[in-house]
Amino acid sequence: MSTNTPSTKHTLWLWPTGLYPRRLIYYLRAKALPLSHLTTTLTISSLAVDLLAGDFVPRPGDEPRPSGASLPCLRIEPPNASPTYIYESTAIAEYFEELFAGQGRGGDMVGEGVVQRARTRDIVALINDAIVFSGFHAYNTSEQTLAFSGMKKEEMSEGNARFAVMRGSRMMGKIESLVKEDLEKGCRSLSGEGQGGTLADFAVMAVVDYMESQYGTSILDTFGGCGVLKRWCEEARGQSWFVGTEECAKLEKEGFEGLFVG
Ligand SMILES: N[C@@H](CCC(=O)N[C@@H](CS)C(=O)NCC(=O)O)C(=O)O
Repeated sequence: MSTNTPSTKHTLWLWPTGLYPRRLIYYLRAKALPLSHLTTTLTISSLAVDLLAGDFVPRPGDEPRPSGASLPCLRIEPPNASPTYIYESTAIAEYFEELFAGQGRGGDMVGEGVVQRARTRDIVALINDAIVFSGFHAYNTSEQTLAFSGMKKEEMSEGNARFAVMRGSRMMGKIESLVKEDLEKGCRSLSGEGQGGTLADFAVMAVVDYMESQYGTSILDTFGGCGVLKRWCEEARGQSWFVGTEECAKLEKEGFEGLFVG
């Protein structure tokens, strides 16, 4: 794998109204990079779900997603070297943090200092696990998911749904107790003192907003006992990095200029 240079090209595939790509939408809004990046360093391809085709389709003129890649996906192309693909939302955001260090605004979005960075990674790992159980719960309770879950209606099971709630609630309960003290002290980030918007904030808010817009339910209600997180989510919707579902839908159709400045 080669190291990148100033002329390395990057292509990012996003489904803006989807779950995981939203993390990067919040990240880019928080980072507020100069618009010139969109024509030089970074090309962003927008995808939408086509229910008839049962696949993601690119906006006219945008490149289709790489075969088999989940979204988001990043391609890094150094000159005269073969490309490298990065497939995980958090790995992509951390790569951008290094690539764009000292540019835009917003400080280090993993966290300021070793403790906040460790806390961010703790919360991201927990919410990633909780999302798996939340998806498993939806596949076993919502017929809307039959279009893509790969399950048959008769395979949906109350027992599986109960199991998902039990496991998911444990994960969310851990996050709730990790963040309680810091939030009660007045920290703006779930990761505690330091940077105001971290990858942990983006990861939690992305699933809360996605589930509400897509299924009309909140992961915080499905798994229960998340009073502190609920209050934080209400306040976080007022933070400058937050991009609501309607604006995500606009980005999906019209492109990403609005996430950059200048
Ligand atoms: N762990 C991955 C999950 C990515 C993921 O599952 N993305 C969904 C869209 S939100 C997807 O692309 N699903 C369709 C597929 O995997 O083909 C991440 O953090 O990026």
